[in-house]
Amino acid sequence: MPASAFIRIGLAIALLGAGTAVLKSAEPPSGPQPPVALRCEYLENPMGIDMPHPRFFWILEHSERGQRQTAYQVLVSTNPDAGSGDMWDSGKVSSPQSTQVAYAGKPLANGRTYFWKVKYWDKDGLESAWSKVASFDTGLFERRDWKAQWIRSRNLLRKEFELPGKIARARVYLSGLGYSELYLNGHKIGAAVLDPAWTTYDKRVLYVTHDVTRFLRQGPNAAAVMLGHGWYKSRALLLQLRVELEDGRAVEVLSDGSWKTADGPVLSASVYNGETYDARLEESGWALPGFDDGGWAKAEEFAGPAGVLSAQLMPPIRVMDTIVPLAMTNPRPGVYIFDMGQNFAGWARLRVRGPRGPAVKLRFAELLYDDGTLNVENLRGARAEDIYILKGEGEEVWEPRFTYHGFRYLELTGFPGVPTADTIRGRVVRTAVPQVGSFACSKPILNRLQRNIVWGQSSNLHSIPTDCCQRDERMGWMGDAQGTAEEAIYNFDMAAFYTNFLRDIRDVQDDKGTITDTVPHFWGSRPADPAWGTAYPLIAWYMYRYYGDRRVLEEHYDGIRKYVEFLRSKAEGGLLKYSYYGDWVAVEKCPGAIVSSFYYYYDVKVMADMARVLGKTGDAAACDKLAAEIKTAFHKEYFNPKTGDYADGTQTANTLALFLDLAPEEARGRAWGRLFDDIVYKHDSHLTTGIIGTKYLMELLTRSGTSDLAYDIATKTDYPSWGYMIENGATTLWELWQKREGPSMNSHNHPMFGSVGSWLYKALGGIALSEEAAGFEKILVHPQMVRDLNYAAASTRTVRGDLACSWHRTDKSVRVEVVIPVGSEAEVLIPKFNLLDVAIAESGTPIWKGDAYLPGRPGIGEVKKIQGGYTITVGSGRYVFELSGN
Ligand code: RAM
Repeated sequence: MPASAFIRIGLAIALLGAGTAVLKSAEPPSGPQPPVALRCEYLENPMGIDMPHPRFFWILEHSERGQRQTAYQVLVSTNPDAGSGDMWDSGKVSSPQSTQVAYAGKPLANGRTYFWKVKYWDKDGLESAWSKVASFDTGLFERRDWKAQWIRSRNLLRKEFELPGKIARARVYLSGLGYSELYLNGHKIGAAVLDPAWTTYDKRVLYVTHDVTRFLRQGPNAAAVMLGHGWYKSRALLLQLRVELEDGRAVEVLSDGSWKTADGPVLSASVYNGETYDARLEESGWALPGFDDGGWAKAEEFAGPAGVLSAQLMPPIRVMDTIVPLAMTNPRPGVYIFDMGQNFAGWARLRVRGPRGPAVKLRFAELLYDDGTLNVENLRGARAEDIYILKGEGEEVWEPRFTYHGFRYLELTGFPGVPTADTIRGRVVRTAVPQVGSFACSKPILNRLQRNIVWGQSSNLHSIPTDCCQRDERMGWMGDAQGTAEEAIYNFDMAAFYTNFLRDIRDVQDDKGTITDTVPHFWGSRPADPAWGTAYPLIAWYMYRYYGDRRVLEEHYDGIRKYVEFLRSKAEGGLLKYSYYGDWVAVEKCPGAIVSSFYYYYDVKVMADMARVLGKTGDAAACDKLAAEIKTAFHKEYFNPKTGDYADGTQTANTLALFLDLAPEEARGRAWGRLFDDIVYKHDSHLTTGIIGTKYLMELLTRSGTSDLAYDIATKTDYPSWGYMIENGATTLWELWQKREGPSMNSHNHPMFGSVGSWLYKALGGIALSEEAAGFEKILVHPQMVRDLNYAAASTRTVRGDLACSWHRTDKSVRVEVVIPVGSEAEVLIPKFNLLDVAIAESGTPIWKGDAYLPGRPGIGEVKKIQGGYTITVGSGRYVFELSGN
C-alpha cells in the first residue's frame, strides 16, 4: 500500500481510547499531548548504561486521529528537571522518529545519573508540552574502571566500612556468580532473584547496578552478600560501591581479600537438584555492622572469569506472582500433596512451626500417579528437592534462593504436625519482561490455548529462552527459541531480552563462524543444527521487523555473515544437508536435509534483507544471487514431479517448500493440493508437524486463503492437537503431541508448540506487521472471521504505542474496532460475507453507502471495495467500523 494512500482528511477531534465518562467530566485536551512511556535502551530508567550512545524511545499521544510526529526535541541533562540540556540539546529535529533515537551529546561519564525529556511537533506543526522527566544511570564503561578484585568465597561474604559524613548519593556495581543476593545494613537490595543472568562467563559477565543511597548512613555500615553456584558452578564476587558524601568527598568500598567469608545456612544449592537450608546455622546480625566475624575466613582474591564485564540491560528474574494451592491431599501417612492448579517455574514458600531440628522436605513434579503420589519420572536427573531444617523459633517462613523448579504438584514430607493450605504458597519466578499482549475470542479452547502459551512461555524466560523448566536440562535450545520468538514478541516486551540473547549467541561463535545448538553452550553440538542456528539471523531480523531495531542488525551483521559463510562452506550444489534434529518431535518426520536446506535459504534471504537495510548493496546482491541458486537446487532436489510433493510429502516438507516460495510457480499448485489433501483427507484436519513445520503451517494456510482449515486444526481436541493436551489437563504446552508420563523425554512445560501464538494474534486477532515497514509503522488489520468464530480481540503494546483490534459479527453485521498508534498507518480489512446492499459506518457516521465512499471522517484515508469485502486505510486513533447489509 503506497504511503500516499493515506490521505488525511479533517481535523475533528476524537478522544483516543478514552472512555465516555472522561469525556463528560472533563474538557478533552486537544492537540499533541506530551510523549509518554519514555524508555532508554527499551528500559524504564535503566541502571548501568555502558554504551556511549544509548537510544531513546517515546510513545506519542494525540487527541486527533491520523496524527504523526514531524519533529522532536530531546534534552539530556545532569539536572533532575532535565531543563538545561547541558549534556545534549538535540534542537528541533525534523523527523518522524520516536524510537531508536541515539544520544548524540557530550561524552557520558561513568557512574552518573542523567535526566531526559522530550517534546514533539505534530503534522500541523503544533508543539506538545514537555514529557515527564525520565532518567538513566551510567555504569562502568571500561574494565579499568573496576578497581575491585574478584574474590572466591564460601556462601556468605561480608565487609564493614565507615562513612565519615552524610550520604548524598550511592551506587553499587556488582557481579555475584553464579547467583547473588546483596544486603546493605541488613536490607536486601533490589527485588531480583537468581541474579545476574546466565551468560558464557568466559566471554561476557553481567553486572548489575543499584541505587543504594537510602540504605547507607553516616558511621559504621555493613555490606553482605550471599552467593549460590547457579550455572557458574562456583562462587565469586566483584563489587564496587561508590558513596558520594554531602561534603563532596567520595568513599569507595571494593571487594578484595579483606572481605570475610563463611559457609552459612545454605548447605547445598543447585539449579536442578534444589536447595538445602539449615536454619540452625543462621547467624543473626551477620549482615549488620558490629557483627563479630572473628571466626570467619578471609576471602581469596583471584583473576575471576575471563569474560568482558557488561551491564545487565534487561529486566532481572523476579518473583512475579504468588499462587494459593488449589488443594491439599494426604495420599500416605506423613505425605502431603499440594496441587498448585498450574504448571509453572519457580518454587514454594514454606510456613512452618515446630521444634529445632526436623527436616521438612519439598519435592516438585509436573505429574501425579493414579494413587495421588508424586510422579517425578520425567524430571530425569533433576532431584528438584528443597530441604528446610527448622531452627525452632516460632513461625518460620522460608523460600530457597539459588534453585528453581518446574512444577504443578508439590510433595511435603517431614512436616512437624499437620500442614494446612496456608503452609505452602507457589512463587512464580521468571525474567520480569512486561506482558504486553492479550488475545481472547469466542472459542473457549483457543482462550485456553492462549493461556497455556503464556504460562509456558513465561515459565521459560529465565534470563535466556529455555526449552523447559523442570528436568535436568533448561537449556537455551536455539530451535525452540527461534520458533517461539514471534509469539513471545506479541505476548511480552522482548526487546531487551533478545538484545541480550543475541549477544549470548555471538559469545559462542567461533572463528569459523559456527554457533551451537544451545546458548550458552552446554548441550547439543557445534556446529548447530541449521534449524537451531537460524535463531541468530532470525531473532536479529525479528528485532528489526518488530521493534525497528537497526542497531541490532549493525551489531550482529558481521557475526551473521560469518555464520552464513559457514553454512555456505558446508553446502553442496546449493543444498545444505547436515541435520541432527530435523522437524523435531513431529508425528510424521520429514528428512532433516530438506529442513536444513530450507533454513539455508531462509538465512541467506534474511541476510540479503539485512544488507539492504544497512545499505550494503554488494552483499545484498551476492545473497540474492546465492538465494536464487539455492531455490533452483531445492526444487530440483526435492520436487517429485510424479506426485507433486516435496521430499516425502509430509506436511512439513510441502509447507517448507511453499512458505518461502521455494516452489516455483508451476509446482506451487500441486504441492499446495497435496498438502491440503494430506491435512484434510489423510489426517482429518490434524497436523502431523514437529516444531519446525508447525511454526510455518498455520501461517501458510492463512496466507493461502484457508484460515478455516487452520482454525479447524487449532480447535481439534483429539490427538495430535493442542486441544488434546488441554483435554488431558495441560496447563502449559507439552514437549510432545503424544501423551506420555513415564521416564522418557516428555516435558509438560515446553514452549515450542506455542509458536501458534503469533498466528492467533495475526490471523484471528488481525494485528500484523505490513511487509512495507518495520516497527509497526505500517500495520495490516486483516482479522480472519472463520467458521463459528464470531468474536476475537487482540492487543499488543508496540514500540510506537498500543495496537488493538477487536471484532464481532452477527448474521447481518460485522463490527471492527481498531486502535492504531500515533504515527502508524493501517489497512483494515472487513469481510462482507454474503451481505448485500452493504453500508459501513464509523462510530455511527456513514462512510460507505450505495457502493460509494463518503469521505469526511477524520483519520480515514480511503475505503475500497475488494473481492469479499472492503479495505479501509486509516491513520492513528481509535475507530469503530460497522458493516451492515441484507
Ligand atoms: C531436547 C530439548 C529441545 C530440543 C532439543 C533438540 O532435549 O528439550 O526442546 O530443541 O532436544
